[in-house]
Amino acid sequence: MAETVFQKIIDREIPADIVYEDDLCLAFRDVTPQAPTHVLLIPKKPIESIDQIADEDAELLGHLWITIRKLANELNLDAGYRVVVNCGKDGGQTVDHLHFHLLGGRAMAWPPG
Ligand code: DGP
Repeated sequence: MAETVFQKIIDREIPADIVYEDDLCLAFRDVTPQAPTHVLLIPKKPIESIDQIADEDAELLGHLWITIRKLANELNLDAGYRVVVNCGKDGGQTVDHLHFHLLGGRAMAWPPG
């Protein structure tokens, strides 16, 4: 798997506005925010996309969701928020390292584009 820009952020090879980190994951502000709050949460394990999640990743995925809930609380997204995971070309995925978009601070439209 080619090294992605997110791996470079994990390795501190390029800068990012990091809002949370632990042994398993990293959260940082999206460089092209689509909402007043737009944070990306990524596992440190280099999983390419939803399609590459293995059975053994179940505990990690649970940790990521619990971290999203804590981040939303810390970022004061009391009125609600949206979590988006794009997968593959038609899903709009542009970086091949699994990531959760946490978007908030404005009302979201539905259906998404
Ligand atoms: P997706 O389209 O779901 O693969 O989203 C990738 C997101 O990653 C996109 O919203 C822009 C963001 N992004 C790409 N490169 C960088 C970067 O170097 N730094 C940061 N902070 N975000 C990036």
